[in-house]
Amino acid sequence: MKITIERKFSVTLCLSIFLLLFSLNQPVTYAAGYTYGDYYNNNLTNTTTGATQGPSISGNGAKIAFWSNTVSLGSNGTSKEIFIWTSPSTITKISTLASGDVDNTLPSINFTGNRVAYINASTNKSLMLWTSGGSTTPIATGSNDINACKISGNGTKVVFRSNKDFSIGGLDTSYELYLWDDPSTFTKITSTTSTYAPDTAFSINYDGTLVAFATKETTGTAFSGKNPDSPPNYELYLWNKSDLSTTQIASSSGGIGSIEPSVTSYTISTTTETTTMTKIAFVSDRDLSVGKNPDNNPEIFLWTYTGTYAANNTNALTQITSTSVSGGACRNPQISKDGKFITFVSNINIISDPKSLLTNGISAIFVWNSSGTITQVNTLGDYPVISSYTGLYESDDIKYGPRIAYASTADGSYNIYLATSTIPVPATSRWGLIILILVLVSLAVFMLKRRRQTSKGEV
Ligand SMILES: [Ca+2]
Ligand SMILES: [Ca+2]
Repeated sequence: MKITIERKFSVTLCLSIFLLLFSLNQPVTYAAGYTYGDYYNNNLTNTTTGATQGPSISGNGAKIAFWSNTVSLGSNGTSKEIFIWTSPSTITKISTLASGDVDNTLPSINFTGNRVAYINASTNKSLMLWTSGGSTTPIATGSNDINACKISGNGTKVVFRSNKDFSIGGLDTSYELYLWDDPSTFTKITSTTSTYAPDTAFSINYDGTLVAFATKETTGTAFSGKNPDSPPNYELYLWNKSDLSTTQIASSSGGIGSIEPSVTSYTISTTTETTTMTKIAFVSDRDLSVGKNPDNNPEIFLWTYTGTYAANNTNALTQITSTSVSGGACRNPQISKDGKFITFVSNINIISDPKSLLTNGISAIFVWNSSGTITQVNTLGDYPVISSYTGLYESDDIKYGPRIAYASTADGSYNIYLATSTIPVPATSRWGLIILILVLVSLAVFMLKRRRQTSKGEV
């Protein structure tokens, strides 16, 4: 009798394990017409006039800030206002032009999507901060100009480019980078001359402790001796808030140099140690390490710092794209917070062999993953921005992969699009639950019968 019950339980358990393995081995399914690695591209704004551009996506991919001058969204048809798209389909205007204002523009959204920094343009320009459910306040204002800004992932810091003074020096007609630290601390990041002001394409990491930027500057404490070629090209630097140091990332001579950095840092923990990884995706038209870009077209590079590489160590450099097509370029890389994905724009058909220019001079968006695979996201797009890798659930059963926001004229006028990868949830979650219930029920039945046997004195 005792053997029979245990056998029943064993048979049920074996059957459950078999079903579990069977379900794990089932092919996953995709939407009609799509296969693994494809991207869904959805027009989020659907405007037919004006311009709707400048997307910035939150870390979980659920919110996108952008600017638009289009009447159908709530602008006046001329001036730009800031909007937020919230998944799945809500669009909210978050800025309001006052009398005398020209535009609200260049939004940058934080990781959770509850803060947006943007620039209010009037006679003067102000750096604005919008907080969800709270107020919209100018955090830097006055005479002169502010013409680029990026908010940290955690929303507590904003790096911006300005020729204002802020009472900390710098009003020398040269644009400099500044860091605003919540609630009201300003730190000057660069000291350059008007000829070699930092480029507008800079980047800040999640907690706002690192700022990556490009400049041609050759003088001063941070840059002296680091850019000896004449005329100087763009060199790439990483500013560290903790010790106010400025580290050169790559060194080169001639051409454009190294530009458009996108920085991230994150920790990797094992049972014995925690390592901080810092990664910068960037563009260079130089042969940064012998043999890597001899034809000197703009390529995407990745710099990886784990605390063991010295500045300018070419061992820290990985070349992400390797192309040699006349007139071909890879530009505007954006790295995800976890460093697993890099998006970029190219006018080359990167994934074909042999490579060639895309037809009609268009630029497409591509995504590189840390396994080295490059996938084409669309056939016409500008300035993609990438979410992180957070496993956001959606009704279309998509779990993994980055979400990429971009502006495109694919449907006529400029609109905001969202590309979502087709890597789906394997069909194991439902089966897993059924099997778990099966195991628990059989275990309960087994225990109950054992108890009855025990009470009857059979054991
Ligand atoms: Ca140089
Ligand atoms: Ca090349």
